[in-house]
Amino acid sequence: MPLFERLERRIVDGERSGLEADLDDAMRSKPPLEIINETLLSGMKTVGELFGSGQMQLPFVLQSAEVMKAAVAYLEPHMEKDDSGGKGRIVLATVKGDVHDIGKNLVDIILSNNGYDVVNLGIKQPITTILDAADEHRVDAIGMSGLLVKSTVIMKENLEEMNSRGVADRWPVLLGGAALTRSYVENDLTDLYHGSVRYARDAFEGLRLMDTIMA
Ligand code: B1M
Repeated sequence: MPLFERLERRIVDGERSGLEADLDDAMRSKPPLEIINETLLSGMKTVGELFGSGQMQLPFVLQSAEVMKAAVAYLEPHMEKDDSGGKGRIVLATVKGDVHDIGKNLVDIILSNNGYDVVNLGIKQPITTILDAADEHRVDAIGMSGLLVKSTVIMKENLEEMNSRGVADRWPVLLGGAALTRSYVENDLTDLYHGSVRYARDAFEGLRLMDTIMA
């Protein structure tokens, strides 16, 4: 099987052994981010489709996710970096009740590699923890990720909580994750939040939005 097809297959099958050797080979012809975007994410998309249609069971989804995480961790040190930091600071979290963190961690990598300081709180974070961290670390923005449909409701509640605490003017909010759509954020959330709230389709849009916030 050709190399890139095999790599994509590894994600779908959750096949870890020999992963690093394949990634080394892949990096001879493509930069790490291209391998992630074109090959590995395509594998995760297939996993989502198989799971969604009942053709894959949860433990296998978990295995695929672990191979995906291992692949990203292996590629990360080989990515181009602007290590200067200091472009701005953001707190990132997967919202309450949601364990999905692959996308959020990609956002962390892209922002960190492009000069931002990222305070990554992890998964299942209630808004109180997010706001405490935003305060403590004096961040310039808050980023929330969520993949479950119920996470879109949590995000709405989080924004309402921020309004009621009167902190909306302090922190622009970036929202991302597969359960969200641009129209949901732009039609249902922007009017509701008294500060700025923006939707990022992927990690690169997250970076562009941070650049706009910090301009
Ligand atoms: Co879950 N899961 N899962 N899952 N899982 C989904 C989300 C689902 C769509 C699968 C499906 O049915 N087709 C479905 C949700 C359905 C719904 O809500 N209507 C689902 C379900 C149902 C569940 C459970 C409830 C299953 C169960 O227990 N019965 C359970 C939930 C547990 C919980 O959260 N409480 C569950 C569990 C899991 C695993 C643990 C097995 C595993 C997660 C492992 C992990 O993350 N550490 C998992 C996985 C892997 C998936 C799928 C297959 C893949 C997700 C992924 O990593 N994609 C997913 C299917 C899908 O999304 N279509 C699915 C790759 C990742 C890079 O994409 O995170 O979208 P994503 O990030 C993108 C952009 O969205 C954006 O940038 C990234 C790309 O550059 N982005 C941001 C994301 N966050 C951002 C933040 C930003 C900016 C951009 O700024 C702040």
